[in-house]
Amino acid sequence: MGKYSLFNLIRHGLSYHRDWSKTWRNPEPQPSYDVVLIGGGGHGLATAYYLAKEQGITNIAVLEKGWIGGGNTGRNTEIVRSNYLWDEAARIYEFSLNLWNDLSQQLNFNLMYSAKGVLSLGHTLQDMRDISRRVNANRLNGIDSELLNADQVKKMVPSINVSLDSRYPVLGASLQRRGGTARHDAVVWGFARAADALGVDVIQDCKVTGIKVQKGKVTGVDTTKGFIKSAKVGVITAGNSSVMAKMAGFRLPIESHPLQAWVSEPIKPVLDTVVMSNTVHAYISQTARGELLAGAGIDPYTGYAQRGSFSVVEGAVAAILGLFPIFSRVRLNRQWAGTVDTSPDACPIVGLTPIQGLYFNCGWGTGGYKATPGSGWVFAHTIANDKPHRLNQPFSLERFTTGHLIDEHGAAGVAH
Ligand code: FAD
Ligand code: PYC
Repeated sequence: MGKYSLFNLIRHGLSYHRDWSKTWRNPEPQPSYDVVLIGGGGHGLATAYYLAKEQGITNIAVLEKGWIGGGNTGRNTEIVRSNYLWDEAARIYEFSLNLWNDLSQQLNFNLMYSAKGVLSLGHTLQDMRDISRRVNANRLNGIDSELLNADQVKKMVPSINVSLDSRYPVLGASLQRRGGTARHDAVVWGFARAADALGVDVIQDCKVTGIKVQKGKVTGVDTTKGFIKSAKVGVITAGNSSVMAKMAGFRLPIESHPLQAWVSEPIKPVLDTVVMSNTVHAYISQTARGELLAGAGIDPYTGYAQRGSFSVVEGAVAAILGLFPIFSRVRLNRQWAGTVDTSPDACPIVGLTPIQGLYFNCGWGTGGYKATPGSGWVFAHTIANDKPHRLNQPFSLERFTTGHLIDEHGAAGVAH
C-alpha cells in the first residue's frame, strides 16, 4: 500500500521520476531467441504474452520499428464486437470478445472495456434484409444480436434523427449489447507489461530490414540493431505485411490503405453507445473524456503513409451530421490515419507460410482491434505447435488458392 501512497506519488514527481521503476524493461536484443515476433502492436504483444503464458515459451523478442502501439493499435477507434456473418469469422471474434471480458483482471491493467452496445444502422429495405440475415446468423452461433426498428433506435439514442425525410433515413438497426469499446493504448501497455514480466524482451526502435531464409526455412532477421537468429519468426505488421512477405520471397493478396478517424472537443455525455452505418461509411461514439470519436471507410487508393485525404473526412462528417444534426456546431480537435491491410474477402490471414518456421498474422483490415486477444491466443498456439489452432485454420493463406473464401465485407463495419 505504502508503495502507492500519495506521499510516494509526490516524492516521485519531485524527483522527476528518477527512481520510479519502469513498467517494462528496455532491453538490447540478444543474439538469438526461440521466437522472434515482428511488430509491437496489440496483436504482436498479445501473441508474445500468450506464447509465454499459455505455451510456456518465454525466450521471445518483440521487435518494433517505432514505439509499441504506434501503428494501427494506437490509432483505432476502439470498437469491439463479434457480430460477424459466417461461422468461421463469428467463432474467432466471439472467442476474442469473451477474452475481453476479464482481460483487465488477467493483465492487472484497467483496459476500460465498456460493453456499451454497438448499433449498425439500416437505411434501405436491402440494408434491413442484410441486417436481419446477420442477426439470425449471429443467434444461430450463440452470439447476442437483436433487430431494432426505428422507434427502438430513437429510444436508445435520443440524439439521432430518424425522420424519413432525412438524407439517410433510419429504418432500423442491429444491436449487439455485449459490443462496445476498450481503451487501445491501455491494451498495448497491459500486454507489454504482462509479457515483460514473463521474460519477453520488448525491443522498440528496432526495424526489421530483412528476413533470412535458407533451404526453405527461416533462420533469423536483419534489423537496425543487428542480425537476430531464430528458427521461428512471427510477422504481425498490419499495414506493412506485403513489404515483409517480399523480404521472405513470396507475395500476399493484401492491399494497404489509409483509414482515417477524428475526435471533437469534449462535450457533456450525450451518446452512450456506438453507432455505425456501413451504408454511409461512417460511425461515431463518445469517449469517457467526452470527445465524439468518429471515422470513415478506407481511402480508396493504396499507400503506406499514415495520412488520408480531406474529401473522405468531409463525406463521412456530412453523413454523420445527416444522422446527428445536433452535432453540427461541435468543433473537431484532431484527425489522424493508420495504414490497414485489406484482403479480398475482408478476413485475416493467420497461419503458416510457404517458408518453414515463418508465420504471418495480417489482413485484419479495418477491424482487427476487437480481435487482439483472440488473435494473439491462436497465433501463439500456431507458432508453438507449428500448426493452426482450430479457430484460425479457416484463415490460412491457402484459401486464396483453394477458393474457400469467407466474405465478411458486409460485417466489416466500414468499407474495406
Ligand atoms: P499494428 O498496431 O499496426 O502493429 C503493427 C506494428 O508493426 C506497428 O507498430 C509497426 O510499427 C510495426 N512494424 C511494421 N513494419 C515493421 C518492421 N519492418 N520492423 C519492426 N516493426 C514493424 N479495428 C476494430 O476492431 N475496431 C475499430 O474501431 C477499429 N478502428 C480503426 C480505426 C482506424 C483509424 C484504424 C487505422 C484502424 C482501425 N481498426 C479497428 C483496425 C485495427 O486498428 C487493426 O486491425 C489492428 O490494430 C491491427 O493490430 P496489429 O497489432 O496487427 O497492427
Ligand atoms: O470493425 O467495428 C469495426 C470498426 C469500426 C470502425 C472501424 N472498424
